[in-house]
Amino acid sequence: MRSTLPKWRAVLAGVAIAAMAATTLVGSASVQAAPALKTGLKVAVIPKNLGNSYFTTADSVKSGGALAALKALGESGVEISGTTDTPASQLPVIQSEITKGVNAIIISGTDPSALCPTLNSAMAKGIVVVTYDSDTNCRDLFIDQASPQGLGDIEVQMIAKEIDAASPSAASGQIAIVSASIDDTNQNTWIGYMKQELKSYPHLDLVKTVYGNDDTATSTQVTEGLLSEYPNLKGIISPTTVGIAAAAAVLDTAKYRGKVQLTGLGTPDEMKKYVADGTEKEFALWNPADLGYLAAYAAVELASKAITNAAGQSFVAGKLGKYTVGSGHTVLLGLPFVFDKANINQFNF
Ligand code: RAM
Repeated sequence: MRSTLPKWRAVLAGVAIAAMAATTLVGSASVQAAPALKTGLKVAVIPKNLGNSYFTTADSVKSGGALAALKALGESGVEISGTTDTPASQLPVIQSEITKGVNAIIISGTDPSALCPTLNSAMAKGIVVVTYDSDTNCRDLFIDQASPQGLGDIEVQMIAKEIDAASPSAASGQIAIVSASIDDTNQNTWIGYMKQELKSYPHLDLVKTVYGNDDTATSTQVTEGLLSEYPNLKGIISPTTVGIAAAAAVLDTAKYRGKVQLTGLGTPDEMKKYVADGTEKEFALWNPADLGYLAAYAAVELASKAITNAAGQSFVAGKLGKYTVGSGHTVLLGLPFVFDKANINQFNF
């Protein structure tokens, strides 16, 4: 897999501006010697759940994700989580990593608040907590994949274009969302921005949001349910790699292909077949491995006390270069990328 996506397509001026603002370098920091990073740190990488290829890419050594960065820095990293996209599944894992005495936890939150008593107890013990992919209300730093508003906006813009290529602003009909879990912070934030963006598309009617819980069987069932409840449905947005792959498989028949449009966030490997056969025209994502890699560097920087989580602190994340902490103790990875028939075969993740 390529380590970084090629020059991001500047689909949204707002996204580009937000990314540039968040990565503005702090001039004076660049002339000071970088403090040494500790080695031998124990770091737990906790995705929403195991078995989702998006997180395997974000986390694994092979793809160049979080565990690759930790290995390169001389730390001891482990990827561990439960099997379902729920706080009940994640909480015992967090607790057991605290008990094992990890120095840092990197976590994609399945809920903004339900994990907080446990994560707060970790921070009270001096354990660094970095969220990546999906935030919580309790952490030292959040590594955000792309501007949340940019992601909400572009998904609505893509479905409008798929429904009415000649005149997207006039796109009309019923649309629905196939999301992950009802409590996931990231999907709920993006859906909030989608609803705002939909105000610019007065003829698109968002009839329902259903939840597939980042489980393929459940995502398939809820997509089938949508299609039978709304026989005139014109489009589905699925802001989850698991949901979009399941929805694409359901729509990949003569009955639906080209009639019910599909877009959202997907991995190129899972979407290649559906883009090739016309079930889907375009969708977006960032580079998951870069997200994990950046989160690992940030966690080690914090655990080494080389940086704090204050706005303006900057650090070099290996091959990805320099990043600066922005407002809200957040670091922004970059811009989303739009995959389509013309470019999808260049990617392998
Ligand atoms: C799924 C997960 C993840 C999200 C991606 C787009 O893999 O829900 O949190 O960021 O989709």
